[in-house]
Amino acid sequence: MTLVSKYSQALYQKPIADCNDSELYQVLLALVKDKAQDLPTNNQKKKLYYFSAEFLIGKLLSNNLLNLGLYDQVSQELQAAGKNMMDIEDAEQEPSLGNGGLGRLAACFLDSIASLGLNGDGLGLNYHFGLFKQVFEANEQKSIPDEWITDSSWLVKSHHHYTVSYRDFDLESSLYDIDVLGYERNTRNRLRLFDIDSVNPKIIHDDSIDFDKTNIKENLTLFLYPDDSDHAGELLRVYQQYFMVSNGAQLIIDEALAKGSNLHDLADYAVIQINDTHPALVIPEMIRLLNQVHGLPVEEAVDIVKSMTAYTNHTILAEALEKWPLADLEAIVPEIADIIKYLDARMKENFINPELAIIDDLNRVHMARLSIHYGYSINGVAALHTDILKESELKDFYQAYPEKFNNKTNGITFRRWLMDANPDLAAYLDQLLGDQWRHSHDLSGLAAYQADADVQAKLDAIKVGNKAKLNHFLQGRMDVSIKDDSIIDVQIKRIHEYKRQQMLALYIIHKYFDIKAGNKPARPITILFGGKAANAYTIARDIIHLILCLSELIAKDPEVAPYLQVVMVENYNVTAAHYLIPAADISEQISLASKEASGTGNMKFMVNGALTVATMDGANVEIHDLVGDDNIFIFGKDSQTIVDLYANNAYRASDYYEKESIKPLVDFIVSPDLLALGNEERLNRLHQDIINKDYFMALIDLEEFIETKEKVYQAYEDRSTWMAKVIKNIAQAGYFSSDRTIRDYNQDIWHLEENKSAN
Ligand code: Z57
Repeated sequence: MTLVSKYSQALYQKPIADCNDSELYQVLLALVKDKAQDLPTNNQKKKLYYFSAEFLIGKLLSNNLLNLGLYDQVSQELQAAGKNMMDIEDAEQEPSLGNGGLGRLAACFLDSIASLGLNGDGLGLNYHFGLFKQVFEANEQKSIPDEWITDSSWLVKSHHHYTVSYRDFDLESSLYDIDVLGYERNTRNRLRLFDIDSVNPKIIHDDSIDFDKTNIKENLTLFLYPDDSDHAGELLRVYQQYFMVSNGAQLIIDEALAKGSNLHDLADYAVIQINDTHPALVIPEMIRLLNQVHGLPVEEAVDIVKSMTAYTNHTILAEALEKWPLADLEAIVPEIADIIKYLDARMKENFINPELAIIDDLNRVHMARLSIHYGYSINGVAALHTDILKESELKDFYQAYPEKFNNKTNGITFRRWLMDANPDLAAYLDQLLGDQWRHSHDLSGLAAYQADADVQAKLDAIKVGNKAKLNHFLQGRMDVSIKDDSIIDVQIKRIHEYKRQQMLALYIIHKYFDIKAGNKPARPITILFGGKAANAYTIARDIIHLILCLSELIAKDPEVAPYLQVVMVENYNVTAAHYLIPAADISEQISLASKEASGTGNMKFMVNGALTVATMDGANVEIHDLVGDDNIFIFGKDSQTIVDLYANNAYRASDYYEKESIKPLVDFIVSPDLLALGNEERLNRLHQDIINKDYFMALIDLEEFIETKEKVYQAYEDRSTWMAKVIKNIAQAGYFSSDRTIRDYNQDIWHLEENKSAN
């Protein structure tokens, strides 16, 4: 009997051909879980613990099959029985454990850590409703719970339980594991997610994401990033963060003890990476456990923790740099508050600069500052970002601790974002280059084919095929069709003013006017957006509203619709990205320079053969370095200019708004045409915000953006030159493999030993 039919017989007593797709999903889930259980976990002495509030892992079935080396065998068996993997995968729910780049990075890292044979687990929380599910109603975003946990999830409940003590009560935790399989490795790691059994999904008010924020025993692990715009929400976040790190720290100590540590040597057994500041409370918690539970002197506990904890900064946006009121910590975890006061006082013996204070004069605890003083490494996530940290945002820290600062430019896993998402391109690369690239991720050999007409034509045909798959996906998800022969132009990422979706919306208005005036594009253009706005972020929700109104206006206009289509993909997630990215011709990376720490979508588009329209921000700068001026479309003010404008408070939106080329575009937001489709309050608010504030300077680059976009669409019409650029981009993308990033982390920060016996 074949592999799959053995499982279909065992589970359903019938052959593959007689099972429906959801039964086959169960069959494959059981098969993969069994195969994974057969693999030993990595067990080298020193282990990495990657703490993160988010792990945006996406669907796992095909990725796990791929990493187990079973993908081809299984798809052939299914095909022979008249079934196909794509349909079966539809039955899998995507876990909703992340929001954006930070969480997807954590997932790529886990894949690379396992694939390189390193011993490292992810530690986080098991949010029952994840971030939220986005639905559109009346051209607005509505948020509803995303119920991703079903009987057929990848979670496996373990026997581990810990007690987490708050001032007023204790909580007992449960631990769920998801296996993390490396690519063609015979060992595995784990993603370990803490939870409580008393969590109660029924406390949600009907069809919304509202609930009693004070009911910690029932709400603790319902949502990622519960709304913290009020005090109860802020407290809930602290409850969550402490729960994550207290469980994690107890687990780390248990695992080290089991391997023979005497805790004085804990740093030989464990290294902690703090992903942004959400897990920063692990520092005082680990000190507490070593000192108050295990009896080490407090000085020694501090030194141990300092020697085993490293912090990654992912943003310079003030709103995302967490500062908790000391009073909150005193109310929730008084012992931790005491340790933080002690750490603050200790640090103040050496430094009088108030910019370095952990506890500032408003009695707020700066989590990033805590992490830098009491860790041994701080890294940024792209060269430019790390430079900005050193030279402006964290200048005083860089002066105090130059040796702690280092850069680790982000990466993406080619297993998911090339092999899994774009199997036709992957197979063609095998044909051209041989299949070594599947391990090395070195695609540079492709550059030799830049001018080869056959290669250009084949890559073009693969893109057309991917557009058809995207079309099919969109029909299923939201009942819209796109034109397979159109230019596919994509901006997918969290909705945020600094990412400037509003600037692309203003371009769309320009293009709408232009087409109305009789200037028809050479071929149809499809502009796709995807992304969620935080529920409490009003302007971001207004931007979604504008995009949805424009989409409707254009679709209903027979003069424009044949040439221009705007689609905002509902509930953008990893699954949607699998379809959008391989189909894209144009990658929109248009953040206000200095504000996007790195970006990782930019890298996914590059390796899938889209050309990038970009500001010189984040990792766009490194893409530009790799491909050169001729193979990327750069526009806009550079980061130094922007940093100076902020420093001098010198940007005035009105100076730009008054321009003849800009005013009509902005004013169209409140035109009768759009007001007829939209909500007056939202459109007015956005209009006023852009005119009077425009904090992230959408208008400063708008004229240059419009010129650049026109250039890009023209360039597309020279098919051979365009395809040569595409080839150059794919050939240079190897640098952005997260395997490279993880090797860098390991060499400079973690110092883990590779499991050589296991590949
Ligand atoms: C998040 O997705 C990122 C940073 C944050 O501080 C938070 Br909270 C969430 C993103 C950055 O915005 C991206 O530029 C970066 O590529 C990504 O983290 C991974 O480093």
